[in-house]
Amino acid sequence: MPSRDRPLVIVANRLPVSRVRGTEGPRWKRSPGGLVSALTPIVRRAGGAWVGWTGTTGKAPDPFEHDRIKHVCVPISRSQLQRFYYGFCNGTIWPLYHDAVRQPEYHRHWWRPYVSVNKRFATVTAESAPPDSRVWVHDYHLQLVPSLLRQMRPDLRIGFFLHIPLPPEELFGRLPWRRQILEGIMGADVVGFQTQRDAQNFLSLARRYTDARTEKSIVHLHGHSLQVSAFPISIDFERYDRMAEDPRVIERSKQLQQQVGQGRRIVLGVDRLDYTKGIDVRLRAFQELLARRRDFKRECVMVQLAVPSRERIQEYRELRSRIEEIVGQINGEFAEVGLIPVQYLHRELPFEELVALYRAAEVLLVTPLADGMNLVAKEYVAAHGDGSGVLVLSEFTGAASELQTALMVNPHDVNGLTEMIALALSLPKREVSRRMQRMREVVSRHTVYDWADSFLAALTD
Ligand code: ADQ
Repeated sequence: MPSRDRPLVIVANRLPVSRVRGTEGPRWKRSPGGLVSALTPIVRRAGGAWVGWTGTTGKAPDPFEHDRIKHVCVPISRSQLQRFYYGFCNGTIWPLYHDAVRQPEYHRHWWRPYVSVNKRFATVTAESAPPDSRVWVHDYHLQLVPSLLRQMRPDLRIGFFLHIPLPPEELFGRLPWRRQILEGIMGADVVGFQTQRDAQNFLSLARRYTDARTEKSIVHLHGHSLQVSAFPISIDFERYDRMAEDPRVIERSKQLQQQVGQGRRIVLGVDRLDYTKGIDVRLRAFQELLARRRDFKRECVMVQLAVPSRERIQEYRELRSRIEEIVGQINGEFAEVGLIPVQYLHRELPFEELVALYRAAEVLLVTPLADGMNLVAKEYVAAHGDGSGVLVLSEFTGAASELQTALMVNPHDVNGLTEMIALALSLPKREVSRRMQRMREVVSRHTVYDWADSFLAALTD
């Protein structure tokens, strides 16, 4: 069969649906997000399946069809969830891969469940993938799946994509299971990363810690060859662009400027509440501006949206308290009756409301200490068809290699960040628009659909 007509199986930690309570009992609902909207039509067209976990521990439901896509559930027990997901994935890999901005923990009693959950994913996939399928494995939870799957099903074409950064030797080399992880990924035929730098790191790591030989971007190991490239992820540009021009959203964005901003200019932050996102640094920089310029609180308001995340991990609960303490300190020090300098919302917003807020914000602060890509930056750009809006962007995001006309900052430098926020607010309109137009060209020319197509084209060759 021509390889592009081969069925496609997506393997990811989570299924693209979640269980919700409807009026006629519980039902499955498609999860929001660009990845799910980009991949579901392709899986539907190609036939195949989506393999993943439902989000609930214990016995997994039987495979089911939803939206004309077959969903195959992988069971995860409560103790595996603790040790595999909260332990190895989010206590070892997540901090280590994000430049060890928090100390990673290495525990053998986390590693063993990581191996067994990866085996479970590989077995379920091997049992459900149609003959000769293309299988696309996603992210740091499943790095051993490609090689396990290749042993079970040599007929498959296997791809692997890492959504987070891959650190250089000095950091990755600390991982006690570095060889197993690298060889696990190397079972794939195509391995994709967010940036060239991540791809280069992989090639060096493969040479350093395994028996692999590399030839430009091809890796050879034990008679198997794989291609390693950068495939920067993106967003559904048109969806944000169109929504930002919807009359209801324009109206809502004006309302937000009045209600939240009370006529002041809005400086926005939007993140999952994670220690890699540099939320505290940007609050400190905003505080510094308030301290330096007495009139500033009448001119600007900072709005910080934080989506709750991984709240069962102590570190994340502490981060939340720390952020809320800083917000409290700033408001305690600088607020006047009826005039609050920082508005903080700890919740997820509906799509329309999020776009209205993007549109209303004159400046967006994206200041992660490390980030694979950062889709918030691209969403903000897509919501500014009128050419307004200044993006202040951390150099340490994948997005920085594409959005080169953003105002770049080093998020470790509070002084530099403070000055950059002041600069963002004083840029002439023509300069703002020139920078924004350039970034819009970049994002509109490479959407999440192009990302999926280019990865699958490489997998299909
Ligand atoms: P994340 O770390 O989750 O993704 P990001 O790429 O910024 O980071 O995506 C966050 C998503 O959550 C965005 O689509 C954003 O709109 C949404 N969101 C955030 N706050 C919200 C709020 N309050 N209300 C509603 N929606 C909100 C991981 C990697 C990234 C990589 C992506 C995709 O860490 O580096 O870009 O995967 O590969």
